[in-house]
Amino acid sequence: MSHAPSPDVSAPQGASPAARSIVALSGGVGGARFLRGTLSALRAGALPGVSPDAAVTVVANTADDWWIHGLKVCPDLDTVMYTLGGGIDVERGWGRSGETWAASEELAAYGVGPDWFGLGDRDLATHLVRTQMVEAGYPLSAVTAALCRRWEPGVELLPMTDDRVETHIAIADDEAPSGRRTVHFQEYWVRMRAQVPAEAVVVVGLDRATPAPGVTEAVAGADLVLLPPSNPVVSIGTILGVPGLREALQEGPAPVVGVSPIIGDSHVHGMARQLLDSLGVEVSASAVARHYGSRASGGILDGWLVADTDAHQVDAVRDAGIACAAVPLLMSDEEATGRMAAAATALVLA
Ligand code: FO1
Repeated sequence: MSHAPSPDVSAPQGASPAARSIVALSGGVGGARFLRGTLSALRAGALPGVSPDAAVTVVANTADDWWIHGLKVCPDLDTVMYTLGGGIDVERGWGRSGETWAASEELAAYGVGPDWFGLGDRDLATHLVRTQMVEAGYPLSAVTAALCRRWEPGVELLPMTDDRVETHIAIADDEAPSGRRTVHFQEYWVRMRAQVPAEAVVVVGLDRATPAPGVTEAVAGADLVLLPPSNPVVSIGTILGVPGLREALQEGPAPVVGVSPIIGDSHVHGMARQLLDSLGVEVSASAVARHYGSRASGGILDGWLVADTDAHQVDAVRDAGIACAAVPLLMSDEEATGRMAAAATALVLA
């Protein structure tokens, strides 16, 4: 006996059913800040086409990870976990609130560096727990789930891969026979403040990495995929570089909408300009959209938000086969960020 399909009670008759599962790719500070505003707007029912009880999975970049003092530090996973779990130092955008630096001061007193990477006492506990679990054989995804049992970020937080992947930056060095040397991304960013040109970005281990458990399944089951204004080279770029992930997005059912990390001719914070330069990609909102590519042209984008001050670039993005709108993109507070997220979902869902 055939059963008439039950009416979709969640969406008003005639409207397309509201999105109930969202996947967001994320780097560190910018991505986490965007997610915080997105989640508060989502729960307030302020995201067009998105159900207020939608489930959110965050796939975080792990190529910034590095081993220091024998501890595994995962900056992007921790920044998302602390930001959404309420433990972040809002001013800095990374690390723990109410932080103290006694252990760092003691290390400096022993002359044990690097003295330029701030490891707070509270943050150290996270790295100690993670390192113990990793050295006991737990995969990074299981470690992250365990840490999130304390922080309850309100999303499922997944590393992009459980495999070890590290971003290294090649810089000029006229003492080196090759004229170049590589530094770990953290040194390039934290110690050098990206003040020297990046001659190449080398993501060690990326080509052999596999998506972490749950990542491709989340993409396959998603109703919407969000690309926050994270770094298109060393955050979103590295996540898309995990073999199988780009294909999962291209073949997946969910529209993919992103937010430009570039306003005018530079990033809002971080070092996207230097890294786009190293790839020879023009530093503009429309060039980054073309860099990700439209789904129709074998890329991943269905929609792209540019800043209101870049409204003159909307046509160029649309000509590339990507829906586009120009809206204010400064994440000055949670409400402003929530409005950005609403503009993004309206672009591809409404
Ligand atoms: N960023 C800094 O600018 N200075 C630091 O001393 C620093 C320490 C740090 C420690 C733990 C952690 O999880 C992140 C930390 N960050 C620091 C941020 C980090 O370098 C960047 O947020 C990401 O790697 C890029 O998204």
